[in-house]
Amino acid sequence: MAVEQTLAMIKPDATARNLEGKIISRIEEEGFNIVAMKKLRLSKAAAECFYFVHRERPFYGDLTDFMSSGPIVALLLEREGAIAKWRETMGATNPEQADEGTLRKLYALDLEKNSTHGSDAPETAAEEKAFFFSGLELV
Ligand code: 3AN
Repeated sequence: MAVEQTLAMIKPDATARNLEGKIISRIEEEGFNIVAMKKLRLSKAAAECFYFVHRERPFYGDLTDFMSSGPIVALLLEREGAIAKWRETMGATNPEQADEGTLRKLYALDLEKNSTHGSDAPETAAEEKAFFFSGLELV
């Protein structure tokens, strides 16, 4: 399996409950190398830009309100098969459907406030990496 990178976020519902440490510990336990990491608050416009692909969806306004409601942590993660492995570690988008032990099963509040984000394909991983990090920030 090839070494890949994926963009992860710890969402505002999780930073508000001081879950950053637990989620970052899990990232390390699952064998990811953290290539870059920063905590910031997205503006509404930045959240709309990040989720542009969902602009026609009925939840776009609520989702971008939520994602700009408090701080997030953005992380660039690297390991073999990183994209699939991080999505497996997060669990299903809807926490009611997430497997036991996944981050969303453990921590998500609902379908929107689901604690973590992960890229869904190599192309989106590259776009999301460029959205958050410059070359100087990759270690
Ligand atoms: P995932 O984050 O699992 O890849 P996406 O890309 O389908 O899921 O959705 C992006 C984000 O939009 C989700 N993480 C969730 O916060 C929110 N979302 C997705 N579907 C819904 C929905 N039906 N109602 C409200 N929010 C949703």
